[in-house]
Amino acid sequence: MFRLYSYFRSSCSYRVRIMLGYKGLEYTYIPVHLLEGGGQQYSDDYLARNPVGELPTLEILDAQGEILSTISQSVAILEYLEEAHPEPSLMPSALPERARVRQIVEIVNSSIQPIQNLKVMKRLQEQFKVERPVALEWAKYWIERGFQGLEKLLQKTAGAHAYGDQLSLADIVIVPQEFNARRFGIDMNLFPTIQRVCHTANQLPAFANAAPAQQPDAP
Ligand SMILES: N[C@@H](CCC(=O)N[C@@H](CS)C(=O)NCC(=O)O)C(=O)O
Repeated sequence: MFRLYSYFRSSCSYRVRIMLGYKGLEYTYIPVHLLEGGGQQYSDDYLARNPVGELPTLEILDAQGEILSTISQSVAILEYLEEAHPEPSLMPSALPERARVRQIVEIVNSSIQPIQNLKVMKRLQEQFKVERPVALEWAKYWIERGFQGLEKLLQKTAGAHAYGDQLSLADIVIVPQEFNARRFGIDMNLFPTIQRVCHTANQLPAFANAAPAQQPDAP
């Protein structure tokens, strides 16, 4: 049993929602509003679970509902779920291929998402008095720049999915980032391979059910 602290529009929570759905794992959804009251991720209650003040957090529960473990950092959660529930597999078996999937995951996780995160945007506006449209332009720029490299890479690695013909963790992180890209007004026709693999993955129920609009806290 799992409890997931999530926000409908959080791309890192979206990754974990897809993963839980794809593995057929049931979970209780606990909404944490990233904006209300300055952000519920900074409440004492939430910080006790995740001292970094970010979503998502996953609690693993025993049959009595007692917490066995609390994990944050979405990629650590994805890796845990892949190891604990290896079927259906979301990683290739050969070591160099596994590393290539992780390479794609890290492009999104380390080189794109952190620079367009809410706290960066807020800091730009509140501390450095950057106007909101400029802050939005900042996010758009970094996603586009990251996607330029990712598109070139996927042109080499993609088959039906981001890495060959097997669905992998790569697709699980790219789809939520593509959702963010569209939200920031990026023309996804500039990135045909990314667009195609996202379109393919989004046909799967686990991806469709994890979409922001389907979440209980979506307006
Ligand atoms: N590396 C972290 C990043 C987590 C993260 O940035 N979460 C965002 C939502 S996608 C967040 O909680 N932002 C809150 C804030 O910026 O104040 C992960 O993968 O879990």
